[in-house]
Order: sequence, then C-alpha cells, then structure tokens
Amino acid sequence: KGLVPAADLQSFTEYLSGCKRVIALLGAGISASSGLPTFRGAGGLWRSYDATSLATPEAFQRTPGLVWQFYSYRRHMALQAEPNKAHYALAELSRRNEDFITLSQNVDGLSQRALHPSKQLHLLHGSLFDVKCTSFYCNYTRENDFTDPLVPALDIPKMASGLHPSATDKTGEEAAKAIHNALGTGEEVDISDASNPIPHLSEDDLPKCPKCKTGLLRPGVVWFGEALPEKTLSEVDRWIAAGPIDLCLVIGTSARVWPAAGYVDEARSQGARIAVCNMDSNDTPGELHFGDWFFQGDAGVIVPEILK
Ligand code: BJW
Repeated sequence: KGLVPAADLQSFTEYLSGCKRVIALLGAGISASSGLPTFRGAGGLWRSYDATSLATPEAFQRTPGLVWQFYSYRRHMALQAEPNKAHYALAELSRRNEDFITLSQNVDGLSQRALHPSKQLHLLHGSLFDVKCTSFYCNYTRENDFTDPLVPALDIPKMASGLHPSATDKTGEEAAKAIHNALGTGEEVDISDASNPIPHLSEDDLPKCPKCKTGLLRPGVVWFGEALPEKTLSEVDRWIAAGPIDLCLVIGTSARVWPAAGYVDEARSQGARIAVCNMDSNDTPGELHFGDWFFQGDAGVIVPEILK
C-alpha cells in the first residue's frame, strides 16, 4: 500500500496519462532521501554557519578558504550519495515523454547520475562539479571534475578532525563517517565545537586557475545576486513560450528563491495544473488552486508512486 491517498493518486495519474507538455521544478528536498541536507530545514547548517550565508560572492571574497571548505564538503557528500527512486522516476518520465522538461535548482549531480536525459534537464544553479576562474580577465571553466578533494588542503576527513591536512588521521575519517550518517536523519550536523576547529586555509592552499595561473578557482554554482546561466534561461523561456503547459510538478523545494520559483506561476499562466510534493504542507508555491494536488511526504517515496 502506498503513501498517497487513493483518490488523489487516481485523479493525478488519470490526468498525467493525458498530459503532453510537462515541466518539473526540483529543489534540495528531492535529494534529502539520498542523505543530502537541504538549505532551510534540518541540516541547513554547516558547522555553525547558515548554508545560505555561504552561498554569496561576498562570502567568497571575504573568506574563500571557508567557502571552499563548505563546497568541498558538499562535493564529497554528493559523491558519497546515490540517486534515489525519485531521480530515477523523473529520468524515466523524460524518456517516455520528449515534451517533459526538468528545471533543477540542485547542484549535486544526482539527476545526471540517474541518467536523466541531459537535453531535458536544465540546471538553474550550476553544478558542484564545475569550477571557474574568478579573474575578471580569464574565462576559464571546467565541467564535471569529480576529483575529491580538488586540492590536498580540502581533504574532508582530515578537515572534519580539525587537523592540518598533512597529518594522517584515523579519528578524522571516523568523524566524517559520523557526519555522513547524521545527514538526513534530522539530527543537527554540528562539527563546530572547539575540538573541531575549522582549519584556516590561505589562498595558496586553494584551487588555482591552470590557464591564467594567478586567478583563484571558484565553484561553478550560482550564488545570491548572480545571474542564472543565460543559455539555460533562454532555452527554458523558449520551451515555456512554445505552447500551453499541462502540468507543473514542484518537488522538494521551498520555492522561495527567485527566479526559479517564478517558473511555477509562468507554467500556471500557460494553463498548467500544479502538483506539489513536499514534506512540509506549508511549503507550497503560493496558493494552490482547485484542481491542483499536494502530496505530502518524502519525495523519494511519493514521486515514484505518482509517476508509475
Ligand atoms: C522534502 C524532503 C523530502 C525536505 N521530500 N520534500 C525577486 C523577489 C525577491 C528576491 C529576488 C527576486 N529576484 C532575485 C531575488 C534575489 C535572490 C532571491 O531569490 N532571494 C530570496 C531568498 C528572497 N535571487 C537571486 O539572487 C538569484 N539571482 C538573480 O536573481 O540575479 C539577478 C541578476 C540578473 C542579472 C545580473 C545579475 C543578477 C540567484 C539565486 C541563486 C540561489 N543559489 C543557491 C545556492 C546554489 C549553490 C549551492 O547549492 O550552494 O541555490 S541558494 C539555495 O536556495 C540553492 C537552492 O538551489 C535554492 C533553493 O532552495 P531549495 O532547493 O528550495 O531548498 P530549501 O532548503 O529551501 O527547501 C527544501 C524543501 O524540501 C523544503 O520545502 C522542505 O520541506 C522539503 N523537503 N525533505 C520532499 N524528503
């Protein structure tokens, strides 16, 4: 027996079977059942920092070592995680329906690893596995670099213990394992106490641009105040303008970050009915209308059930 009330499941699956143009907006909640923390809920802390406060160009300018450690930790955790059934169900729907596109705010690479067809997957906020040069005069970018750690100073197990990266350390590996196990359980991941100091990294310890040799590299993600990738936005705009939309799936996002959240209204203005899947019944993109659906629960369970 599934988790979704039978009447809702029936009305939704009947409607879905007649849908042509479908759009999905994904957020961190879809990867929560793979063990990755969300931004604004439980686990939205990294050490004692609010995750969103580190996702800014100002934070990187002020403390590049701190921000790189945060992203290195995220890269490491994303590589340890596996795509879940929701990622696979969406990839499968894309193969069944060429008129289905997914807009993902996630940078964790899990949709790609679930073999989501890339033409139908639009990454609004970039990827943890892309890097780019911060020098104004250099245009260097590198995609899909899964090296972990990118440089020795960003070695997570050793960082977690607070020891200098040159030290070999068993306790550090155990600490990293404990942190990984705590993720997604709702327990606070707090490695901020004095026994786990954050190592101070100087710019010399951080990844450098191989092209200009002087610029610092940065993660290829979109921070607050930065523009989303132009090519992605124009592809999505073209798809939205191409005709009426039947359905918009909104999965595991608080829908508070713009312009991503605005796509739900755009889809509605093109005629779409909205189906939300979220753990929290307060996290809906504005008011739901008559004929919309709200599926409460873990996306990793609900999404495969409703897209079956
Ligand atoms: C589960 C679950 C389970 C848990 N199953 N569910 C208009 C109005 C107001 C503000 C703005 C505006 N336009 C622009 C702004 C400013 C700003 C913004 O939106 N601010 C708001 C916060 C107010 N936007 C920007 O700055 C954007 N840039 C921009 O607009 O530029 C304009 C420009 C143009 C030209 C030149 C220059 C500039 C950029 C936004 C970039 C956001 N970046 C981040 C970081 C990415 C890198 C990284 O990952 O570190 O993106 S912030 C963070 O939030 C990340 C996420 O993708 C994004 C969305 O978060 P998400 O995914 O929704 O996560 P949560 O944690 O919020 O929610 C998780 C949900 O899952 C919850 O609802 C849970 O209940 C649920 N859940 N477990 C199902 N198992």
